[in-house]
Amino acid sequence: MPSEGNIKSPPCGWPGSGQPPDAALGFALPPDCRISVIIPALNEESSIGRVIAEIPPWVTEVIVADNGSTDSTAQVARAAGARVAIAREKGYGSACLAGIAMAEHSTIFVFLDGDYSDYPAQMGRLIKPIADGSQDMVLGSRVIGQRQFGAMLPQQRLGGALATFLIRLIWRHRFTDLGPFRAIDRRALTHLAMDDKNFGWTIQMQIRAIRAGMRVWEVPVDYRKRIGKSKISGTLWGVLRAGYKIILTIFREAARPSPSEYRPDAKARSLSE
Ligand SMILES: Nc1nc2c(ncn2[C@@H]2O[C@H](COP(=O)(O)OP(=O)(O)OP(=O)(O)O)[C@@H](O)[C@H]2O)c(=O)[nH]1
Ligand SMILES: [Mg+2]
Repeated sequence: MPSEGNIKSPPCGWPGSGQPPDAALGFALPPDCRISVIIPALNEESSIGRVIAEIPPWVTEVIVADNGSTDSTAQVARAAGARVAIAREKGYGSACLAGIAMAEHSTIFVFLDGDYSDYPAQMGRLIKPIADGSQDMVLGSRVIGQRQFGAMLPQQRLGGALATFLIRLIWRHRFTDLGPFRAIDRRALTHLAMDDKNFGWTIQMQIRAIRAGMRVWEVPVDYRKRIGKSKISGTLWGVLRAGYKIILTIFREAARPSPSEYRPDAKARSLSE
């Protein structure tokens, strides 16, 4: 069971900067829209507070998904106002699943990393196409966004290019990135029946979404150098494990029967400015 942080029920509006709920958004969120931000984090005590502080005030709740941090990540996250989900199993995907299980009331999920490399303030561009009902999933692409020098290591770019090339070859869909910063409608996410427990998580979500015929969109997001110690791309062992898992996930998904077609019941609506 995931454990709760200091917020017992989803608050109405993220207590960020004290601005009106959607001041920085540029459009009014539909009244039934509840946004949960899920941040997988493993030993990110030096960055997690800064990530949470930059999350826009119109977000409903922030859930930090931890599974085995030996530092004060959970305490720092709670002090910054987030709930903390503790997954029993290790791994990035397990953490995301624990966060999803805790976000019982949300209508839109946003995922981003806890190392301060994504820009939480850019979240609005991921949310809008989902809130207006025109897309089911929106991916933040670092490849079409601005990257700080050294933020994306050559092995990350090469791995991403190879994986997206294989997806294009097999499923004829052109992604530019497998980036962690993304948003998805709750019904779409449920339809995907996500079950990858570690580094296959992001690519599994992308492959299943296109195979189910979901409306998937990419928007540019910027990327900066992480704070703290890398778990994946900054170590040889991490790169080998993640690379192997990503390629394995592509072939595993290809061997599975296609998921049933997803039919969103939401109609596109125009959002007032
Ligand atoms: N809960 C949890 N989080 C994890 C796990 N592995 C990685 N993370 C988190 O997932 C995010 C991505 O991991 P990173 O170490 O930044 O990996 P990366 O982005 O490929 O590599 P960098 O270039 O070092 O940023 C970070 O917020 C990590 O703390 C895990 O096993 N459990
Ligand atoms: Mg990172």
